[in-house]
Amino acid sequence: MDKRLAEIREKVANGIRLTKEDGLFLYEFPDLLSIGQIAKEKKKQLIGDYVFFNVNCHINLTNICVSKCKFCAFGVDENAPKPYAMTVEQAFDYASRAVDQGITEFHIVSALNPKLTLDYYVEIISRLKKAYPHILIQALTAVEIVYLANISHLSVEEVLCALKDAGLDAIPGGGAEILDDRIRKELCPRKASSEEWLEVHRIAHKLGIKTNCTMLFGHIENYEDRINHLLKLRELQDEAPGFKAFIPLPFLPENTALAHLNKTSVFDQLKTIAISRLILDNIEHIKAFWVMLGIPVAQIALEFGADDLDGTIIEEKIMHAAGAKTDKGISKTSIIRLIKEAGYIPAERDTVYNILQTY
Ligand code: V47
Repeated sequence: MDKRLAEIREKVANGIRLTKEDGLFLYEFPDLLSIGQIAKEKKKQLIGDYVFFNVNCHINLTNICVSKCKFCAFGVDENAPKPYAMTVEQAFDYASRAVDQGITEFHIVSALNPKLTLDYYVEIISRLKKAYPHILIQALTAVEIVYLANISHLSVEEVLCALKDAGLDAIPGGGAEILDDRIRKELCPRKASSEEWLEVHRIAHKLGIKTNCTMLFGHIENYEDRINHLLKLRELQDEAPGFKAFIPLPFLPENTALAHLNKTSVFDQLKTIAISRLILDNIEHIKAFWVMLGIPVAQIALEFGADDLDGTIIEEKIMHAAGAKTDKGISKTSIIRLIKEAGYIPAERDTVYNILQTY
């Protein structure tokens, strides 16, 4: 094995934190399988033989969005051909239809719609919680929370407390993109800054709300931007722990303002999963989000340090607007089979990683 890589392996085995330079070395180093092996060892050290999944339902309350992020094909203008915004009643009915499928989570990510106020979200969350107290609600990305705070003239903490009182259990990891304001200015200038995104998660963690974090990669950023992003997440987790899982999201260019860019390679996707596992030594779970990676790559990612395939979803919309080729949902039986086939123990979890059942 290459001497520098052997040093990194030694550090990982002894629980010594990797540096920015280690991360950059790994990105430049071509031996993907050896990097994957080290990440797999780290995953085994942390999680053993389990691979997690959950039975959930994605709900996107509206696609009307003032943010107009260049990477997004989901958000549209109010005057575009197919804008929608569910009423509270419609949202409740949509969510209720999924309950019979044994879901344990409502995953709610929407858009920056100026007509939807904090009261609207509070009402949906409290109605769902009242009707289905056993189902956890993971809702509103940090970017949506900053937007709601701004249009309601409230602080982020006030918004989070109102949502928590209504029944919010956790916050999804979206909106992080790349936590660098130079890149955000180019990609998504109208939404929360890097520090604002981090601050929402910092406050949520202090209020006892668990959250996830993501990284959108494979657009205009470089390796150093990616490593800096991972280091910012690691630093926040040291300071105010509360991240449960990290989800690397490979950029899908179709129907976006960046449609001229190539899709990231499978090589880059697997390497990013492995490097995330190695750098984020204080975040327990790394998700291979099957919708984005496609099922074959998501299954292989389990050999590169990922320990979670995400959920059954039912009807995914954001990634499919941008050309995701997978089905919009997957059955629980299929997820269990994929995990078993890869040699792991399927562990059905709830939103915050309590194990509900193993198979
Ligand atoms: O922030 C949007 C991404 C995110 C594209 O917490 C795109 O478990 C790739 O929050 N290509 C929202 N990515 C989704 C989100 C999420 C997804 C899965 C799991 C979790 C979790 C949260 O979707 C956005 C953005 O980074 N996104 N458009 C695109 N064209």
